[in-house]
This record gives sequence, structure tokens and C-alpha cells, in this order.
Amino acid sequence: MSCLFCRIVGGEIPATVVHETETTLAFRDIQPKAPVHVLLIPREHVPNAVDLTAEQLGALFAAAKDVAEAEGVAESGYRLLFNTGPDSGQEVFHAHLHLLGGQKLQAGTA
Ligand code: DGP
Repeated sequence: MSCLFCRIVGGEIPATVVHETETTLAFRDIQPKAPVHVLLIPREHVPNAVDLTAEQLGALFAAAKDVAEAEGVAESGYRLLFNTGPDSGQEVFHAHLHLLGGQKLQAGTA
């Protein structure tokens, strides 16, 4: 299994998991760009955000809402972001939703 995030799902690579459901996993980004930086992924391998089904997208956003509440940023606000393709800076080709918060975020950047 070569996909990094599939290996996290499979427990081969450790991650700090903050939330999980039958279909999604949420864990802390190893290179956080904000005090709260969580990645939310479908357990199933899907290379890009645009390849996600409506059901998978809905599950990721529902999980993001739960994570934001648990992380204490639901009221102060946070950013949800998908990088899609090389020009966006996407490095891991297993769709993942970034949840960033815990500070005032700069407009237009991660
Ligand atoms: P992106 O650039 O959108 O593909 O974001 C990939 C993110 O994944 C990046 O912010 C760093 C994070 N990341 C890379 N490798 C690992 C890892 O092994 N563990 C964790 N927790 N995060 C990782």
C-alpha cells in the first residue's frame, strides 16, 4: 500500500487521531499551519476532492463540524480547504479536507 493516508487509515503509520467514524478519519497535520490544523479524510482511497461522492463530502463536512466543536473553534471560526492538483500545492493524493483555526487566519492563504 503506497498511499500515505491509506497507511494511516490502516494503522501502519501513526497519527494523532482526533475523530473517527465508520467512513472518515480526522488527525492532526504533521506540519501545522495554525494552532488547530486537522486533516479529514475518507477511509476509502479517493485521489482528489473532486472525485468524492456527495455522500463522502457530506460525511467529511459533518465530521469537520464535530472536530471544530471539539477543538473549541466553532465559535471563533475556522477555514475548510481542499487543495486539488499540483498548482494548489497538493502533496498527498488521497483527498483531505484541511481544518485550520485557533488564530486569526490571513485571507487567501492556508
Ligand atoms: P496538501 O498539501 O493539501 O496535500 O496537504 C498534505 C498535508 O499532509 C500537509 O499539510 C502535511 C500533511 N502530512 C504529510 N505527511 C503527513 C504524515 O505522515 N502525517 C500527518 N499527520 N500529516 C502529514
